[in-house]
Amino acid sequence: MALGATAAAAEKWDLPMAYSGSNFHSVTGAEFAACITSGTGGEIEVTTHPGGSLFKGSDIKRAIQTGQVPIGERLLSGHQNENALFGVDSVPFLATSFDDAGKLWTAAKPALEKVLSEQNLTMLYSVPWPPQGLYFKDEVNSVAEMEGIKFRSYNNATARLAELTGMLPVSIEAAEISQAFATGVADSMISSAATGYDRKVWESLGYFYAVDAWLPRNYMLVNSDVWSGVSDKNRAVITACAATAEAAGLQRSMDYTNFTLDGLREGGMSVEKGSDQMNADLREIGVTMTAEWLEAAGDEGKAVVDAFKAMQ
Ligand code: PCA
Repeated sequence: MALGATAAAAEKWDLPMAYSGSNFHSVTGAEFAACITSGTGGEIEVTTHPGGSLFKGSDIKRAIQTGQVPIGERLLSGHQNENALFGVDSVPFLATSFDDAGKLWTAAKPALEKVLSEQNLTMLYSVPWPPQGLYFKDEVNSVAEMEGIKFRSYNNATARLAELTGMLPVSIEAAEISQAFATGVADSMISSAATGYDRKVWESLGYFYAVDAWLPRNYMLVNSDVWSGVSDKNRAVITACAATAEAAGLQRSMDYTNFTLDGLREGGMSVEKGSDQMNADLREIGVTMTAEWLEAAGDEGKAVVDAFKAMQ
């Protein structure tokens, strides 16, 4: 009888992730998976699939929504065309520090949860990437000098930034960027020091400008039908694992910031704040993009930004 009960209860969850296994989000996700497997006594056994090996980043959200997989991790700002609120974490210069990114997250969470629940998704935890800076092959000191450069984008905001700076956006998943830079498909991007470090971009690119434009987030999402089928006991286990993962992921992101900036330097890159001219130019583009986002996100978006500003 005991044997039968065990066999009936065991459920296997595949958990796709877009970023390399060594990336700190993936490490956090692997711990989260192990926490669920052990906490549920093996009743739910979670296996992570990093590096886009099961679904690439852009397909993960739909795979969870449609039940192809029960759970997965995704950068929601890649889906801003579905709902502007998904891009709240990628509005240039709105929240540029871990502290402010945390406040923005607190302000946006209820609205995001509502949109996600309409899409049959339940959010378990969210972790920010380190601040986003600009990578270039050659030295750049102003937006005018960016004209015509091929720019790797990873979400709507990065593609728009390319347009506004006169660069040529090409959408490429993080898992593919080392090759894209090596073959000249792109010569620049905006991303964290962490991603440049993970992908060893110093093999192709020479300059990192730490302009701290925003801190986008990854979100661990579960299919809501699957979630409502989980027992109360196991749901409590998963919720506790998620809280642990959210705290551990944030700590890793903060620790990784300076560690990977040093790593880029050790790889031979120039790592600077960027010229006053370039920073002023970018701020101007930020004003345009903030206005565009507020327009797209309507009253709900404005309410989130107002709530965030009230916390500052
Ligand atoms: N790395 C991810 C998203 C943000 C970041 O820092 C990427 O470049 O795809």
